[in-house]
Amino acid sequence: MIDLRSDTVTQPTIEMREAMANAEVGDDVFGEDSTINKLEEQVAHLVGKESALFLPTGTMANQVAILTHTQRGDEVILDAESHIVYYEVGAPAMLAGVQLLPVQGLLGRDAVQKLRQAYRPPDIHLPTSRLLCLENTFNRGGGTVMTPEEMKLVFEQAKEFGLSVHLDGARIFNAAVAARCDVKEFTQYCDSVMFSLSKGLCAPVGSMLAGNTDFIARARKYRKALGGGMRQAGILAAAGLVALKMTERLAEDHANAMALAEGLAEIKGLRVELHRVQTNIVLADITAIDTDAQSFVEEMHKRGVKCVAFGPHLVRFVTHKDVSRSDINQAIKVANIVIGSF
Ligand code: TLP
Repeated sequence: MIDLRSDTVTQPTIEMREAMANAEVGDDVFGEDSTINKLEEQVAHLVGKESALFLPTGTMANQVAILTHTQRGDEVILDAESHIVYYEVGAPAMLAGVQLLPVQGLLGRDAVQKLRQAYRPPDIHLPTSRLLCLENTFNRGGGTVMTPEEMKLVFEQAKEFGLSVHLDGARIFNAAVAARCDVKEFTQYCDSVMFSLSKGLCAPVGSMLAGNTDFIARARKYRKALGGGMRQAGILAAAGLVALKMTERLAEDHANAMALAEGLAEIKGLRVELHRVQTNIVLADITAIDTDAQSFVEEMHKRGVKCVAFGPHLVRFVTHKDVSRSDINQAIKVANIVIGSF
């Protein structure tokens, strides 16, 4: 089976399994897990923040960030297609009691303009605009990269409005590899950043949240409140330390994604916006075919390729360590056969 559903499906490497087996551990709630402490220190340094926190998932990291930045009733400005709006189960309302202001196209070209329109000036009737959440790379955008220059402009505008800025950087290393720059080029333009160890970096579990010392101290309490105080979790952090050394390999996933995109774009009936294929995600629009995305996905699956429906007529493919170039060629062949069958 060729699994292109997500980069979350990767198997941990042998080096990770060995590191996990040999990890030195302690009770992390007492701050005594030396492997977690090492991971948190390395990550803080890597992303240019004072402090970092290890969490089980990206969703928990985003929610802890929102809890830490906001008060109940505050408003959070973010793209209408962002992961926090779309895939986090309504958690900001459930947990932090905040109101989301989903803005169509916020993560596009006119980010600053859109932010200006969304911001609420102080007024007794209005919710308080408190937090801007960015997402880089932008998952539902097709893995697109917001450049450091674009982030700088929107960050500066947010600061003028007195907003905090959280970056959902689940795939921020994909952005850095695609832009051929240090990850700090991006993370300098946010107050807090979350990134995943468990996506293209192949760790079995784990996400990191980084920010200043006070922010992370408060975030640590929210993590505990959500049940994320994990005791001897150095066994997981050990894989995370190996994952941090795997950022450069993401270039291979990007090249495979482009090869897949080009192959799919040649199939009559499939539309792929090649300029949006900037990292490891490929979105294919099947509107021209007489079927829906779910049926297309099922037919692909029957023939050995897994992908996901991303909208009524939109299909997502994600490349990662466990798919090779020959798998990509096979996936293109299968898509050709499936399209021919409708
Ligand atoms: N994304 C998953 C699904 O939830 C859609 C995927 O397969 O792409 N931020 C972004 C931008 C993400 O893409 C994801 C996961 C998360 C946050 C949440 O991370 P986890 O799955 O660790 O909670």
